[in-house]
Amino acid sequence: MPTRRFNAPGDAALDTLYEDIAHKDLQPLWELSGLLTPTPSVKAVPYRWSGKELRDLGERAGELVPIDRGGDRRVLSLSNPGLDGAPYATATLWGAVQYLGAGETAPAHRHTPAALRFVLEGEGVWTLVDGDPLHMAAGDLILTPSWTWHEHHNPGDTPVTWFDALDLPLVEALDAVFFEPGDGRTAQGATAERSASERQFGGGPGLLPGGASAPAPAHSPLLRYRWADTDRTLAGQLTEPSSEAARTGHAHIRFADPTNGRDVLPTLRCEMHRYLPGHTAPEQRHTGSVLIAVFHGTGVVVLDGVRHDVAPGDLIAVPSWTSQRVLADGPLDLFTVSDTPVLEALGLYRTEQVSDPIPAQNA
Ligand code: GTQ
Ligand code: FE2
Repeated sequence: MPTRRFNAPGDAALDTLYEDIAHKDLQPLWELSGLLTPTPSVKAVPYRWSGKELRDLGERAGELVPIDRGGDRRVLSLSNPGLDGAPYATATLWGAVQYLGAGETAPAHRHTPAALRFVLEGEGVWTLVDGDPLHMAAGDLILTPSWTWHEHHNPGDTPVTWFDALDLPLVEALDAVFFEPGDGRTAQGATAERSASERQFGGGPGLLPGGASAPAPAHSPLLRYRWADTDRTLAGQLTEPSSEAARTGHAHIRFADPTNGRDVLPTLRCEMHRYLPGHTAPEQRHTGSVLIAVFHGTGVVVLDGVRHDVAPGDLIAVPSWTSQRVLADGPLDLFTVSDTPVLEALGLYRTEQVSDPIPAQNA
């Protein structure tokens, strides 16, 4: 926070000037510090939430807190200890676990903050996006773009937990949050093996609908990215001898709009990383913040030099300009979501290599 510095005592005219300035709701820049810092002054701290604890607390909420009609979500939001009690994982990103019990339905609504889901385990939930039923199974990425209607249905007999990410803090900072509840009616025909979005845009690599192209929406028209496709792509990179992934032991993909290669949502970038033991990805930092969801494997995520042991289901906040390196015990699959498209669009994306890309050694 800017602070007012001491000015020389006994100068009555100057004192009066400062009083008059304050009285008119003005502040003299020459008395302010902490605004234009040499590097970002980041309030959020690097932090890890345990998957085991998230699962346990979600289950207990499932038993004790029923979902009411009217837009309720059984969601535990990640509240970064550096953010003064705000329910935000970083300055720009909302992260949460959502728990939907057997037979439950979370009713329809829409909002301007964009959302996505990454399923950590289980299957058998359908999220309807503008009425299109998208099946959610472990490892799948499901998009709920800005202002699309969505509701979640669990017609099966087992509860399902997934990771939610939204650009809510960013949209809130821009004073652009709008919300509208649905009419309370539950959609019929709420399941399908393959969504309409996948039937049109998920036919296969490079296969897009022909004919006149409609005006492109600001988000990917493909709303579900299946784990089988993600997994095959990562494995393909690692088994192709000429690839960078094979050389470094670090495969990674960016989930993209199939029609133009852009990020899946205008504000959010999604990636999947597979690190092998002894990989050579360097320690790096960049502007903008990231949330990591650990999908498979164990290892260590080192954030600003502090080691965090990670296991499946763990969620990790990586605030802006935090140095990061990953050490894998075996193949370690990490899903990440970041605000990078925003930083890039505004010319604010910066990255820096913090140390040499020596092979990572697990202590
Ligand atoms: O599933 O619609 O974690 O509206 C936060 C807000 C999930 C949802 C969240 C939401 C949702
Ligand atoms: Fe929502």
